Amino acid sequence: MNRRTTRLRIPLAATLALTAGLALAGCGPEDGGAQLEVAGAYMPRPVTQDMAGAFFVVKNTGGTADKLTSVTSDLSKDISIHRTVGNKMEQVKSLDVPANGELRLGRGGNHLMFMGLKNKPVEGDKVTIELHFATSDPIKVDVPVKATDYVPKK
Ligand SMILES: [Cu+2]
Repeated sequence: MNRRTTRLRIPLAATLALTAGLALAGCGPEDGGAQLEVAGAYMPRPVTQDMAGAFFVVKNTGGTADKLTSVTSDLSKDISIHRTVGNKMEQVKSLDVPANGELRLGRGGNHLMFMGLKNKPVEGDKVTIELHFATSDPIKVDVPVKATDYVPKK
């Protein structure tokens, strides 16, 4: 595992080319850790300032599972992670992001719940949130605010 030392001897251009090649081939990091990317985020325009929800997909192209453990945002100090069981929702400490898979949040399923909003976002706004994981670095996401009844196209 002398990669760092080896890298220093390779000219910068060669390093960049190598990195690009790896990305195209879809290879994960050398340590086989989780490789996370967030897609399809949206927040339905909240009807009141009391509460908002948000949805997105966390894709993991790495060979190791991770967990979404918490979410922070300027919009609210009280953001919790919920899942839906039957027609009831319940708060959970974390949601699994499977290896080579995805964690899906969506209407009627897993979701984020924001309580006591500092302001009431309107359609077209972007709400910045930061996702925290058990092992991966946090990911910042600009979540677009959509119509209250918005449903993403499949
Ligand atoms: Cu909920």
